[in-house]
Amino acid sequence: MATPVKVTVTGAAGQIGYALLFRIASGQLLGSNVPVKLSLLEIPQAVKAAEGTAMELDDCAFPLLSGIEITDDPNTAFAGANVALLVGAMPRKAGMERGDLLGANGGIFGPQGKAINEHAADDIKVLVVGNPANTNALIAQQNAPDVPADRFTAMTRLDHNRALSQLAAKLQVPVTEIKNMTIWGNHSATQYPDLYHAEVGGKIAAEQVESEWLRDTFIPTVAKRGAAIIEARGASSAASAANAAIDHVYDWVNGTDWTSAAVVSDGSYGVPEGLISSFPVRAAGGRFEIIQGLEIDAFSRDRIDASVRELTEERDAVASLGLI
Ligand code: NAX
Repeated sequence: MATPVKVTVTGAAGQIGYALLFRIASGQLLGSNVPVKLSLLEIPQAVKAAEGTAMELDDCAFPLLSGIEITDDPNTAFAGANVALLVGAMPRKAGMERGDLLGANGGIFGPQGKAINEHAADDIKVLVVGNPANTNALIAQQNAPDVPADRFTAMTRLDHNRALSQLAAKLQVPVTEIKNMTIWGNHSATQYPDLYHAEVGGKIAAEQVESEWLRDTFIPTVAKRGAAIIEARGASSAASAANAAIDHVYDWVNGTDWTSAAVVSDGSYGVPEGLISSFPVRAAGGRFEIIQGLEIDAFSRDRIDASVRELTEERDAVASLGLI
């Protein structure tokens, strides 16, 4: 059997972790012929719950799962890691200001970035899911100066998948007929799901829907879907978030022509260099590359700028807290 790939999952005892781990162990993250070794990182109070999940993983007798390690020490969890899914984060509590939230998460993602820098494998790929995902990814990346910056990404694939599903329902087409969907900016309510480059049946999607629907229904429905799920389910998205994390890493490793991912900006499309912002990307040879040369109309420009402005403010806030 090939050498197993070490996949580290933080927040492993949480609800996304519960939906994610079984899919990784079954081969859906990396491919059905790639053995994996799981490392579960939790805070001390949740290690026992992670042990329970590990017992269930054992009980699945997954042929590709070569071992499970459970720890509350980031240095152990990231030692030799090839893929890291940073899911555990500090949730916003009632009355918490944005600065408090960013500061609390800096206390998690700074040390995790350092541990990745010192202990991860040379080919480490990092996906940050825990919110605020883009800025948490920036904190981890800035604390890992020896790791190439493009190995740090944040997840907007759930937003991308939500956009596909909303558009497919509107036009009554299978999701497979939609090409070139893009989420721009921050994984937050300011994100911009773009129908001016998406195509359905070879024609631009924005030309096949009413502009009022695009502006007043589609964009807010995609951007606020997380809140709608909480309202309906009494808990935040978990299985769909896990599914999106699987899609993100699978495509990163195995290649894709077009998807959305938050990656370190090289200045493309006027997004300041260094911000971790969502772009249209392709993947080849284990690397994401921002798709270049798209024309951006005035409506899209305003939306992208608003979301990027929010990311810039978040970056300035964590910089002033000394987190990056
Ligand atoms: P849960 O509260 O169920 O689980 C989080 C887990 O993380 C807990 O078990 C907790 O003990 C653990 N944890 C906290 N601090 C940790 C640390 N320092 N090291 C290791 N583990 C730690 O949350 P869940 O529903 O699983 O969501 C996890 C994160 O994903 C949240 O931040 C959430 O906001 C975010 N999401 C991001 C999405 C995205 O599209 N980027 C969508 C879904 C989700 O809302």
